[in-house]
Amino acid sequence: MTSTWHVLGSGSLGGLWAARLAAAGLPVELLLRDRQRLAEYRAAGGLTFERDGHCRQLALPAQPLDEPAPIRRLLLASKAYDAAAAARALRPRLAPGAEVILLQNGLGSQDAVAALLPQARCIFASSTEGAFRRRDFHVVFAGSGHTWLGTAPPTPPPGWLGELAQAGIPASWSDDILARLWRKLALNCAINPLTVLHDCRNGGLQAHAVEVAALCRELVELLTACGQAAATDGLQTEVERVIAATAANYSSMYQDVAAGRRTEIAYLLGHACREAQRRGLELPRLEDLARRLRAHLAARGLPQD
Ligand code: NAD
Ligand code: KPL
Repeated sequence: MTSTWHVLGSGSLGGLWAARLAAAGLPVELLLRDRQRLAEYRAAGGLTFERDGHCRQLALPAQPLDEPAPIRRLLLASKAYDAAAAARALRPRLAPGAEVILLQNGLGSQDAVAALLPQARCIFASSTEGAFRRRDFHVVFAGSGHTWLGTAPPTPPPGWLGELAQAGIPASWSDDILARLWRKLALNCAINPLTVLHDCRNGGLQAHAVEVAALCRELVELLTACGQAAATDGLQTEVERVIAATAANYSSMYQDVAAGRRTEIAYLLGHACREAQRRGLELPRLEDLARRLRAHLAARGLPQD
C-alpha cells in the first residue's frame, strides 16, 4: 500500500505536485501553516490547478502542521530560506525512516534540513519545471521540465518513483544529485543576478557576454575546487544557450525583486561565495557580483540573505 504524500508548501511547485498526484488517484494531504491558513484554504474551495488555460478545482484534504498524525512521506516544497523552519516544525511528526523530498533551488538548505532530521531519509530534488501562483491556492503550470531526485551519498531509488510517472511528473533518479544541484546553481549564478543588476530579460545578457564569460570561468574554478568538475563540462556554452533559449523571459530572481519578494540569494550566489571563502579561493568577479546584488537589494528594502 502506498503512503500518503504529505505536501508542505501549497505554493507553486508544491501545488503542481499535489494536483497531479491527486488527479492520478494517489493519496495527498496538504500541510498548512496553521488553522487560520486552513480556514482560508477551505474558503477558497481547495486548490485550483490551471493548465493550458483550463482550471480544475481540487478539494484536497489539508491539515495544520501541528496535527499529531505521523508522516511517512513528505514533499517539502518551500523556498530555501523557509525549509529549516518547516522541517523543525514537522520533526515531531516524522515516523522513523520517513522519506523527505527537498524541493529547493540552490544549495545549503538541504544540509540544514538533513541535520535537523537525522531520523529521516532526505532526498534532494532539482527541478526545471515551471509554475507560479496566480493567487493563494491557485497554481498555474507554466512550463514543462524535469525533476532529478537523489541522495548524497547515492542510494537505490525508492519504490514510489513509479507513482511520479503515474501522475505524469517527469522525474529520474540521479546517482549524482549534488552535481545536478551545483550545475543549476552555477547557471543561476551566471544569469540571475546580472538580470537584476542590468534590469533586463535573460536575452539582455547577450549584450554583456564578456561579463557572463568571466563569471563562468570563476564558477568552473569553484565547482572544480568543490569536487564537482564533472558539473562544469561546457558550462559557458550552456549558459549562453539558456540565455538565448529564454531570451524573452525574466529570471526568477528578477521577478522576485520586481515583486518586492525575498530572493534565495543566500542559497545561490551567497552559497557560492561562502564555499569559495571556506576553500581560500579568490573569485573577485563573484564577490563583486554578490556585493553589488546585496547593495541593490538593500536599496529596495529587501533582505540581503
Ligand atoms: P512558493 O513561494 O510559490 O511556495 C512556497 C510555499 O511554501 C508557500 O505557499 C509558503 O506559504 C509555503 N511555506 C513556507 N513555509 C511554510 C511552513 N512553515 N508551513 C507551511 N507552508 C509553508 O515557492 P515555489 O516557487 O514553489 O518554490 C519552491 C522551491 O522550488 C524554491 O526553492 C524555488 O526556487 C524552487 N523552484 C521553483 C520553480 C517554479 O517554477 N516555481 C521552478 C524550479 C525550482
Ligand atoms: O532557472 C532559471 C531562473 O530564472 O531561475 C533560469 C531560466 C535558468 C535562469 O537562470
